[in-house]
Amino acid sequence: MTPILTGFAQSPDRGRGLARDMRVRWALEELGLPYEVRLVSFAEMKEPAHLALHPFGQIPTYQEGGLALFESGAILLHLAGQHAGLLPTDPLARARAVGWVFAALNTIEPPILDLFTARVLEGDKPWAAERLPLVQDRIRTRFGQLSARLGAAEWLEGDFTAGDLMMVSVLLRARSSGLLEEFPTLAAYVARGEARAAYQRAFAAQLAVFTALSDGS
Ligand code: GTB
Repeated sequence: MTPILTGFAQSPDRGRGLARDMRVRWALEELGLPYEVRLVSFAEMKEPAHLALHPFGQIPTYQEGGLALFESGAILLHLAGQHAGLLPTDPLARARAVGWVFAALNTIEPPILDLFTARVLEGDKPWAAERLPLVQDRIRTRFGQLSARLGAAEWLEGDFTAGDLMMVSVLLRARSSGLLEEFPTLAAYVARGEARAAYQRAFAAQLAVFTALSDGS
């Protein structure tokens, strides 16, 4: 059975590849695995059938045989654990690569999401203007630390791993803020990720969903 991933029928990112199905699409493309994408509306995500797959009523979900998974990090680690190509075989190098997946999700992504909250969800609050620079500086601190660790290396742990896939995916979410460009090392790292053929295929596939929607096709 071909694995099935869920994605937004109408992504609010308008095809910019920022929704979290993109990181799973990218992993599947890196691994050369066939997959189908089932598109769901916001309403469908909150219905019992989808809630049975995802308790929080979100995308992405991933179904493969008897397995139903949610959480993009769990899906990525499942795929990388089952198929060669995204995790080193050496156990110590593998552990370090897994560590970067967690760093992306637990250390880098939260302040980036805070910026979205501060700007969009709480932008009209009387304290929003005061809070914004604090949130931006927390991102700058993490970006500076990550940039120092990456240094002149191409990827975080030698060859490209699931850790890079998740880190680049998370950093992309900050690009529209302009903060990424303050760290040329990270901007170049993200560009290297985007230049990968697997990324390009995944990006084109999710963009086609948005294009078909705007064409009315
Ligand atoms: N921790 C979960 C994971 O990593 O899988 C988070 C999943 C999640 O946040 N899913 C979002 C969702 O389904 C889509 S990606 N939201 C619908 C809901 O909660 O009702 C988040 C997202 C949304 C929009 C943009 N954008 O417009 O740029 C980017 C990312």
